[in-house]
Amino acid sequence: MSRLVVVSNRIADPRKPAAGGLAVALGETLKKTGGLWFGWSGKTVPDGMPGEGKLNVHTAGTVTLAELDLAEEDVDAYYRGYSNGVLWPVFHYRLDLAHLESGYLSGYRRVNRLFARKLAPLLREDDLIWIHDYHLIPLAAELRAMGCANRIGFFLHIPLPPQQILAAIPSHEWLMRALFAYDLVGFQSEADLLNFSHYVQAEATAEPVGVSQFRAFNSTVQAGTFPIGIDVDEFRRLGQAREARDTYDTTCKEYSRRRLLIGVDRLDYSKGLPQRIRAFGELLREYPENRHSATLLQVASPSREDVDAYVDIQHELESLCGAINGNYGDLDWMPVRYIHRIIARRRLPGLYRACDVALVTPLRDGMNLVAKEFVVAQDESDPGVLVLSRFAGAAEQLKDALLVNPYDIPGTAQAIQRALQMPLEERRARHAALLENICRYDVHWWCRQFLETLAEIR
Ligand code: GDG
Repeated sequence: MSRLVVVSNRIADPRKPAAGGLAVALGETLKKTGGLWFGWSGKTVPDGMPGEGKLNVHTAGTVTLAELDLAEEDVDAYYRGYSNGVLWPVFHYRLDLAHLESGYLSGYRRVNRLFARKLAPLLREDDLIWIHDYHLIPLAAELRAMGCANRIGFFLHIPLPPQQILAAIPSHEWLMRALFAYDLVGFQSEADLLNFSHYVQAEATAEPVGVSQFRAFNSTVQAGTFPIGIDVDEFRRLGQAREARDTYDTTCKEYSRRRLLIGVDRLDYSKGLPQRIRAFGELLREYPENRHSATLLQVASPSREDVDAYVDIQHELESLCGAINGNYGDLDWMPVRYIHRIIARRRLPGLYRACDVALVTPLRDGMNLVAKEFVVAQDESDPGVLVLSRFAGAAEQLKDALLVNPYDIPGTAQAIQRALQMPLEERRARHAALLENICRYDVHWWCRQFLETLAEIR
């Protein structure tokens, strides 16, 4: 078995309890193969020169973590600027929020080159390299330019938009050409793969060679879908631990005789939070039996607060929640409980379990793991209902959820009402079907599937 090298923007230490399923799954695989995880440390070098970085390598058992400190100017251009100010909005179909005219591209290229320069000396000949996400699209091309002949795979955690949207990025051709330096490119959903295929056909005057092999820019690449899952066993264990049980008990007690709806998201404009709050308001307006009862618990954890668009959405949300609470709230009932803070991961399963309905209604999402976590946390004999956006990658797998169009506010309100009124038998049947899918395609399946495919490519 080759050694695995994982590269991602940030490293999540797989030994820390806060690590999510992805970090745990990758950590386990790294442990097995004796691996290396390389990424930005999240720190900056005081007075660091652009394009230069300080590498810290520490080994724990069979796993080596290599963390790179970056110059402030590089973080600005590569991370805040190009990755989160251009690629994130465009890949989530939001041209209106993209800073396309900016000069961030050179910083993005500079940091990818720096990653390659620092990583290359750590590589061994038969290492299998797995690069993650939109921050590092050109990394394989940079490594190839330095003579790296290893097998390299790439996984995009966020959606790939249609060609007409991608083409708004001035350097889209360069970006897409960079994908052809990989041996395998993985997407979350069939919709993303289809967009890739259309792009290749439309822009690169190229012919798909086989079912999943694409030829363009004088090279070929294999591409496929590898929907990411959660670590079901780990999340179940978390659900049985004391903190989750306590959270469940106190939440149930506090909201007894009330119907509880939950949303858990990073505060990001892709998650459809304003539309969700409006749909909840519409529910109270259209179906008055929910007044004094239905309560929406919205956890919106702080995210990228140094990017303008994130400050704007925060203000919009505060005002929307305030308006609903002002219009409908009463001395003994507050319709929306909006929490702009990170809730400890250990409490999440208890919180999910105490809720009747989950609202997972992103305008666009690569996958969405909250949908899967909610289902796994439910009591099988009396499960809650998942209301899921058709625009989340997860909707391709979780067809037994109540699928909604989050832009359609009355339609979403209607689906929420249906969820609140769903008979036990239907809830159980839907939950069982969802759970089966989530267990079968868990994060370990995802990891294995991607790496086996990558290893088998000739
Ligand atoms: C990207 C893609 C894709 C959220 N708030 C709190 C908290 N969370 C945890 C959730 C979940 C995770 O963060 C969020 O995962 P998502 O999948 O929903 O979304 P992104 O962060 O946007 O992730 C996405 C994913 O990559 C994986 O490929 O599914 O489409 O956008 O685990 O529980 N956790 C804690 N407190 C919070 O307040 N502890």
